[in-house]
Amino acid sequence: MNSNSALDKIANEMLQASRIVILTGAGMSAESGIDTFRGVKGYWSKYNPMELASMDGFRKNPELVWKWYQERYKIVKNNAPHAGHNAISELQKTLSEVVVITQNVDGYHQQAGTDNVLELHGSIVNFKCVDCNKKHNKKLVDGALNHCEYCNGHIRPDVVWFGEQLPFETLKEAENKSSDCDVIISIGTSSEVYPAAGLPILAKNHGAKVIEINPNDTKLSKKADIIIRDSAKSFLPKLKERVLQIKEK
Ligand code: BJW
Ligand code: ZN
Repeated sequence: MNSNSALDKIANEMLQASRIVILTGAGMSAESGIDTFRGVKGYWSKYNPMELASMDGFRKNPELVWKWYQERYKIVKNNAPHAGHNAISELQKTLSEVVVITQNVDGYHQQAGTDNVLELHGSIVNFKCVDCNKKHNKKLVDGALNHCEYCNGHIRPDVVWFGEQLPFETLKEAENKSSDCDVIISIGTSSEVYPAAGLPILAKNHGAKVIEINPNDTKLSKKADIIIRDSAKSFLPKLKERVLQIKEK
C-alpha cells in the first residue's frame, strides 16, 4: 500500500467508525523533546529500570529516583505538545467518539486540548506519599526530596512503576473502551509493557481494526491491519487534514 492510499484508508476507517481508541506511548512525545525508554537513545539504555522505576529502587535510593524524576519534570515543563498532539485533539472534536489512552506521564494530550484522557501510568506533575498514599501537590522548588506532613514518609511522583497496579478505574475504563471500539490506533509505543500492550489485542479480538503509527517495528506490528512507518508529528497532522477534507466533500 503506498502512503497516500494508507492515509485515505485510515481516514475513511475513522470517519466510518462510531468509536475510536488512540493508545499512545513515549514516541508520541519524542518530537516534543521527551526521551523514550527503549531503543538506542532511550532511558533504559543508560539506566537500570528497576533502580529508577520500581518501589524497591526507590526504597534503596530515594534521592537518585527523585533526582531523575525532577530532571524529567523540568524537561516536561520546559517543552510543549507538538502538532501531532494538536491533531489528535482536533480529530476528537471532529469525529464521533475518540478516547485517548496514554502511557505517558507528561500531560501533553490534555495540554493540547484533548478531553477524557485515560492516564494509565499516572502523571509526573502529581505526587503522593510512599507510606500513607496521601496525594501531595508539592511544588518542586528547591529540588529536595520531601517528606509527608502526615506520616513523614517520602514523597514520590504519582506514576506507576514496575510491579505496581495501574489505577483500577482507569484501567477498567481503558479495557471497556478497547473491547468496544471499531478502530484502535497505537502510536509511539514499543508494545512491550503490560497491561497497556494488551489493549490493541483486546480490541482486535473484539473485531476492531488495528492501526500502528511508529517509525519502527514493534511487538504489535505483526498483528496490525495497517502500519504507517512515520513519526507522530509528521503523520498525524496529515491524517487530520485528510479526515477534514473527506468530511467536507
Ligand atoms: C516514535 C517516535 C516518533 C520513537 N513518533 N513513534 C512478563 C510478561 C508480561 C508482563 C510482565 C512480565 N514480567 C513483568 C510483567 C509486568 C510488567 C511488564 O509489562 N513488564 C514488561 C517489560 C515485560 N508490567 C508492570 O509491572 C505493570 N504493572 C502490572 O502489570 O501490574 C499488575 C500486577 C502488579 C503486581 C502484582 C500483580 C500484578 C506496570 C508497568 C509500569 C511501567 N512504568 C514505566 C515508568 C513509569 C512512568 C514514567 O516514569 O514515565 O512506564 S516503564 C516505561 O515503559 C514507562 C512507559 O509508559 C512504558 C511503556 O513504554 P513505551 O511508551 O512503549 O515507550 P518505549 O520507549 O518502549 O517505546 C517508544 C516507541 O516509540 C518505540 O516503538 C519507537 O519506535 C517509537 N517512536 N520516536 C512515533 N517520533
Ligand atoms: Zn504520608
